[in-house]
Amino acid sequence: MKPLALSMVLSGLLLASGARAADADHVRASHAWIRVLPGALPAGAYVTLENDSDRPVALRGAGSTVYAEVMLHQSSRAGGMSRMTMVDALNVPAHGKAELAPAGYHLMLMQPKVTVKPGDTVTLTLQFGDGSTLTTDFVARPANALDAGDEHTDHAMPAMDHGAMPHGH
Ligand SMILES: [Cu+2]
Repeated sequence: MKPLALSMVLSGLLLASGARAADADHVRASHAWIRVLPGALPAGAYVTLENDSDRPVALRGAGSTVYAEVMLHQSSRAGGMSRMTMVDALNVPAHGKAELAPAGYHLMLMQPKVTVKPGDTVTLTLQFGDGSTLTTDFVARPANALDAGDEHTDHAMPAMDHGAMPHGH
């Protein structure tokens, strides 16, 4: 956690809402990564969220000092076409988890103010429906990455047609 950056974000939220924002200490984030695409294409951000509390929480979006616009999206496939829709919130059940992953939910990062390269770290402030926030470091990975690359998992997908998906997430 970067106290300076967080306090800046919090003061922004305070100004915007008049409500008091708090750290979401009941939510844990892991496997946080970003798939960066060449040029000005938007990047997809993925993370696993675990909710330790007795009540559900809803991810509403995220803020970033690097990307001017962040939106919560869901990818789906229909008739061989990949499409994305904007969603208001992603529910994380009580004592459960939710995954943002390629071909599913993602945070879409648009309009970078600096060039983000694989290996860079980008801090996003995840925003929840109860007003709490969670500042998380996301590692930037190349366009052909399928996961955070921080574990040897058995769910590695076979080489799918990701290369044919123009928006890459
Ligand atoms: Cu998207």
